[in-house]
Amino acid sequence: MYYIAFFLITLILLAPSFTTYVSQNAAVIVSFADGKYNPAIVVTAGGRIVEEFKNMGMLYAIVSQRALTSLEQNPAIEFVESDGRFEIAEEASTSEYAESWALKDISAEPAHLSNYTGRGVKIAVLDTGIDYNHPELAPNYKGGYDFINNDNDPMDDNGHGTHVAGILAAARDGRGIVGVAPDAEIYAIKVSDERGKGSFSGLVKGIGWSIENGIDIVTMSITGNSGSKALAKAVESAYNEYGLVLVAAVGNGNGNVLYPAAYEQVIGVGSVTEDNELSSFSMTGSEVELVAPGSRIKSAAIGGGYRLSSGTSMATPFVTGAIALLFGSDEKAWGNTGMVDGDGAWTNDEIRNVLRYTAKDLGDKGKDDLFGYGLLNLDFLRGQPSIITPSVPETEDKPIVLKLAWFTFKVSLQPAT
Ligand SMILES: [Ca+2]
Ligand SMILES: [Ca+2]
Ligand SMILES: [Ca+2]
Repeated sequence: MYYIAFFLITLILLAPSFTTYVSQNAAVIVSFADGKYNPAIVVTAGGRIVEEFKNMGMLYAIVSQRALTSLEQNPAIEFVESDGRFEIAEEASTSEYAESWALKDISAEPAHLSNYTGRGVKIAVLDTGIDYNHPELAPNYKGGYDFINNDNDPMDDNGHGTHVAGILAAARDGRGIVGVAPDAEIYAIKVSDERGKGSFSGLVKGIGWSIENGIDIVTMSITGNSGSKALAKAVESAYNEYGLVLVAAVGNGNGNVLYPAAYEQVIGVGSVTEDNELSSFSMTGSEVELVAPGSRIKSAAIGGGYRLSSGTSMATPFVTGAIALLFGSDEKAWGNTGMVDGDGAWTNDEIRNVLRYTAKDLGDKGKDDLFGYGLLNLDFLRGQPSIITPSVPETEDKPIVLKLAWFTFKVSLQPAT
């Protein structure tokens, strides 16, 4: 009885203030500029601090619209972000994000605002080369090799590799477009000629180069109708012995997934349209692991401009970029969810587990031959989740709900099959 009474009193006390906050105030995360952490600024502006995240230079507060405006104009404050809905961040976003339906589709911007940008992650783009003079690509281009002409200059003479690289890592510089991993280090490995043709041996050499040069992720928007013993051995070695992450396009046309995507060590990527329907050209089969935007994607063109392209080639670098962001996140945050071992270091298997579990299911329930585990979804990289409280599934087929320690967002999981 006492408890019920207490509960009612609490409700009565809380209700009026709750209403007030909803109508006039906003719950926000305030992030201070480097070394400028100062909660007094928020208090002076009239905000009420709910919780401090001092070690990350941020705090959580309830503020009025007027306080919000004043905070946003304060140079000591890096950003103010509304909790959960991110309306403020979206309004504040540059045209770089507005240029891409695809970045919105996979929730890339909140991840970038939370400082997941792929910094320090090395990615080899096995393709037609990269126009490393393109202003979007020059800042992140770190070198490479040309296995078509056998020299150190992997300049793109086709345009395909440049477009792929732009989706992956175009500079977040307030102009043009922005890549999924705008601070990743990209290496151009030219394995396709000016007509886009290449050989298995070139792909094998490119994978070998990646192993020798400490590459973290190999991305291949390249397909062949059949496998090859040498290629199979190369992907097996890169994945199992050296721990690289391998990503490839499943192919365009009618029919089954092509190689190298069809190898189990390779993450096969299919394509969806702006309506999250399977792109007409996206090939199908059990080897489709994930889908990502691939229809009418704007990215870099050789010579410095931009163009629209479609294909599973375009979908692939979205997944590759997402992997680079994931590398920069805390592996320990996934606790003992069974997806990682919690040793603080990401392995290729752990990366795959997390992407599979966090994908947005499309089409038939669960994994299917059209969409694989579903649409790449970076929603879980909003904020800086420190600890994911594991909920041990009661049964294998019951969705697990992960709760993050900080934000109240939830990640619904589909069990791996
Ligand atoms: Ca840009
Ligand atoms: Ca680990
Ligand atoms: Ca499905």
